[in-house]
Amino acid sequence: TDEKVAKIGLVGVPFSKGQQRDGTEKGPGALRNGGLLETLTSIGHDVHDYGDLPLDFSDDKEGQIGVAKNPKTVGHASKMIADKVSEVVKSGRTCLALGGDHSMAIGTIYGQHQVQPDQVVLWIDAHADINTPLTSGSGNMHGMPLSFLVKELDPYLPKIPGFEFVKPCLTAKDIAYIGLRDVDPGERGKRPIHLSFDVDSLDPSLAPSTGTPVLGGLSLREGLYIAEEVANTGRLSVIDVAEVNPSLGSEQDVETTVKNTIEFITKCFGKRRQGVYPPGYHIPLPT
Ligand code: 5AB
Ligand code: MN
Ligand code: MN
Ligand code: MN
Repeated sequence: TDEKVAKIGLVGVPFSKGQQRDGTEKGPGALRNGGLLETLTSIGHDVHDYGDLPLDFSDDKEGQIGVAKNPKTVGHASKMIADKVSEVVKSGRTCLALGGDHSMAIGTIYGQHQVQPDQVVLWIDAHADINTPLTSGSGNMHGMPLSFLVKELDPYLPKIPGFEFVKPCLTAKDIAYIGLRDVDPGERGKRPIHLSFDVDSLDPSLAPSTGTPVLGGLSLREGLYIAEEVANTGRLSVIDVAEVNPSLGSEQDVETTVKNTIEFITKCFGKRRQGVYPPGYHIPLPT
């Protein structure tokens, strides 16, 4: 048989303080209502739902450093996210973290690092999200997560209240922005993959309900191809699903965004174009 049952640990990250629009805190709910758990279960996976993290903080006004907005709130959330993700990864499950704005990745990557320090990060996004609080034009921390994690940027980072616990844990070459196709022999290995998926990587026609859409994005087939290739490695350990905002766009826009996002997630867990056999499936024989 070709079926691969994944043990998935689902964590809701209802958070929006890394940017200024309300709504990404409703991302986990929209994906749950769209049938994500039922779909993953129906293709044979073992899904344990850890529920949503209690991240309903209000904005913090003090402690602004450079132009970074809500640093204490984002720092506090990052710590809670990191602790939960390391618990899930430690339990041996693939962690599916449903955001939430993309500042969530500070916590998900740092949390995975506590258990799997040899992690590599695949960042699928219209944006690089590696502004420091001093290079950012917007001050929105969802455009900064990688700057806190990359060793090469350490000298450029100001001290930020709330981020005392984060130590840089990646080097620049541990990160690939989309397709990895130039790997030296010495870099080859069986390293666990952290897939950080920002829905704005897809074309806005496919994921309209998101806060920073950019024209000319990935087609659905391009996006799903990446998910299928990643699934084929068998090394997926953590997935972030970031920037779904059900408060933006029409009802139809939200439905399209949720449907395509769920399709991407199920491809990451091995749903094939040629179909899958659920575990123990046999083609029925006439008696
Ligand atoms: B997202 C921008 N680079 O820093 C900034 O959606 C956009 O998580 C960041 O990729 C977009 O504000 C953050 C202009
Ligand atoms: Mn992003
Ligand atoms: Mn983006
Ligand atoms: Mn590391």
